[in-house]
Amino acid sequence: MSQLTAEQLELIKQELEAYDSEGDGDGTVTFEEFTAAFAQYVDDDELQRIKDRVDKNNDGKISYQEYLDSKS
Ligand SMILES: [Ca+2]
Ligand SMILES: [Ca+2]
Repeated sequence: MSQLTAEQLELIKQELEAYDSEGDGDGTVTFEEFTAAFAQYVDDDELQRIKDRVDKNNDGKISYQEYLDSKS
């Protein structure tokens, strides 16, 4: 999936904002916020794999761009 439609981009943005709003709503999603959103669906090992894959610059946060990159 390399070409995303405007509609898909908007959905991705809404997803990320939803994770952020679980936490402090500062516009970035920390790993803690991400964990809070996903812990009921996946186990710790899977969470760690997702984090390693998505958090490219290893700052412990998932930016919109990093999240977007993980989807494309
Ligand atoms: Ca946040
Ligand atoms: Ca990051």
